[in-house]
Amino acid sequence: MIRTGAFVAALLAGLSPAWAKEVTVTQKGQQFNPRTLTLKVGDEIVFLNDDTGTHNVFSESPGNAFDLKAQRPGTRTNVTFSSAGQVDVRCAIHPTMRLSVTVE
Ligand SMILES: [Cu+2]
Repeated sequence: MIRTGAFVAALLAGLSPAWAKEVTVTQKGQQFNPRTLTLKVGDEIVFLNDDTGTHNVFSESPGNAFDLKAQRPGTRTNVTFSSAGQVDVRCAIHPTMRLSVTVE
């Protein structure tokens, strides 16, 4: 109960709980790397645009929808996955870019 309360408080404060995992996914050569990933609820992905052009990473999956908008080369952006489920991540600029995230 205390742990749950701390978790909610951390989420409300926009902070990562101490036990949350942070995984880097790069965008290079117009591909995500890795392309599949399994996380726990509360974990974060750091999306790093390691490419020469702009990407626009987004997901419309229920519970984990987000849109990073135009992300310039060299930029990193964190996304927290707060609901269990399957998350399909795409790039609005390059339709062939696909990342599949399982949140447990
Ligand atoms: Cu892209």
